[in-house]
Amino acid sequence: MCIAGEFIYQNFINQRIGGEGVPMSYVNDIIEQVIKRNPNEPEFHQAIKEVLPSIEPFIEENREIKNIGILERFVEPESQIIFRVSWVDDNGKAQVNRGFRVQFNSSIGPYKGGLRFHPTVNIGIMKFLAFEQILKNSLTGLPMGGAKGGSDFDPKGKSDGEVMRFCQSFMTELFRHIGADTDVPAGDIGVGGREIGYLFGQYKRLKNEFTGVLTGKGIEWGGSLIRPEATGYGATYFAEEMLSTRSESFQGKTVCISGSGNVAQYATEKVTQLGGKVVTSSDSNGFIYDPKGIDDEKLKFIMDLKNVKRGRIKDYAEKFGVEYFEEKRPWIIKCDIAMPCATQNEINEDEAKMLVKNGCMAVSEGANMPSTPEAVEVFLKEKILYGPGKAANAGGVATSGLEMTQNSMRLPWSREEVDTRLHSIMKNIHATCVKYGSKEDGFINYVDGANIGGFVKVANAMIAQGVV
Ligand code: NDP
Ligand code: 2IT
Repeated sequence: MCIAGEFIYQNFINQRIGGEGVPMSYVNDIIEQVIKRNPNEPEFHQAIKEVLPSIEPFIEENREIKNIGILERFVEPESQIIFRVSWVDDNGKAQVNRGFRVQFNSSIGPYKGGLRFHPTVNIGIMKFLAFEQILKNSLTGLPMGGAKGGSDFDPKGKSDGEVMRFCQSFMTELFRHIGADTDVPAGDIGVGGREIGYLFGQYKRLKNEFTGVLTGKGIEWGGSLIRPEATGYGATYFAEEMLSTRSESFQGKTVCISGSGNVAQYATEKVTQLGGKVVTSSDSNGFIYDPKGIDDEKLKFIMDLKNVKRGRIKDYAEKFGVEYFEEKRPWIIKCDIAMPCATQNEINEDEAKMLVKNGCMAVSEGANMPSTPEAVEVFLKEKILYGPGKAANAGGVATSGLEMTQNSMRLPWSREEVDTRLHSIMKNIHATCVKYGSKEDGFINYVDGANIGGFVKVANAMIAQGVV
């Protein structure tokens, strides 16, 4: 039953390079089982359907992998926790939300992944995000398993006191399932520095322990410099690497960015530093188009608007006298590079075609699964540079990994040290994608590259650890 990892890897690569057709049946069976066993979870099905065909040759080539059920186990979370979160609002009324933690795969390290607070959160969304996280974390080269959690709680319009009481109630159940060596949550949509603070405070109170149980902590109490910037910076570094394969750079390029939260803000900052011009910013109500570019001053306004006042992006249009497109997404604006940094399925087929038609040469995904399968098909068919989220946005969790390292050492690193490590991790992830995703004609399929590059290590660890 024990198969040497290198042997499997070599066969696998031979097959990829040979490019021979392989029977689809086993993978199709697994996809069908996933759909049957997890009904009404379209985002989870979408993620599975995107990943499994990429890794199929690895599976087909190695019968024993089938015998030990690698794929069956790979698509089934190790544990799914769903719990009630009761809290009292400012009017003294009891409110009830649902809390989740999906601990998907721990073969290469403790579970790791963010928490999302958004009204659309459900178990299917949690599973898709946790599944993607397994491969993303593997790509970082750091020892982290895959997980995701969150709640259908909507922080919009809530007071700080309400957010605090919600977080305390959420952690009062979650604390028994996590730990610095078990499962280390962090932020995602709707969970930033404020929420991590309240969650950490409650964990510490319940456990009487000050440990690195969460990442994204404040800098005075165990956080890492550059963690807030890391996802946006990382997605920009990844785009820079992709551009360099075609002797291009950000210098003088027009860039469309969606979202105006954590990832979008720091992607805007880094793109501008590298000589690009970011012309859009958005939220769930619409987007602004600033043809002169969102410079550092204007970005400061967005940061204050979103992080402090918690207002709407429409205010930017009023403040700077630019156009606002209600209920629209930025992809109708002509650009050289697109960076979706808001949410899943925010670029559809028509929008992908529009981007390509307008001359877009690269898409680097700051968000998780922001392009629909049809949109991805357009990007691959047109052979533009397309960096899927699990590779392009891995800088966030990678820097969370660096925060864990600093917590274990009880020694903080400087800004430069963390940024240098982040930059080098993003370059390594790009190199991994090139290694596993290069085709005979020289085209780099980053979807295959990221899926295969992430999977090989996890599969080898699962083989080594037996059927558990
Ligand atoms: P934030 O909560 O800071 O910002 C989210 C932004 O996206 C807001 O502008 C929000 O608008 C917009 N948005 C959210 N949901 C929707 C929606 N359904 N339709 C349109 N716009 C929407 O989250 P982050 O910046 O942290 O996360 C953005 C993306 O990046 C997510 O996909 C996340 O999973 C991914 N990601 C985040 C990482 C991190 O470290 N934070 C790491 C890797 C990936 P509004 O204010 O109106 O809700
Ligand atoms: O999707 C993601 O990678 C994140 N939200 C960050 C996870 C983390 O543990 O830092």
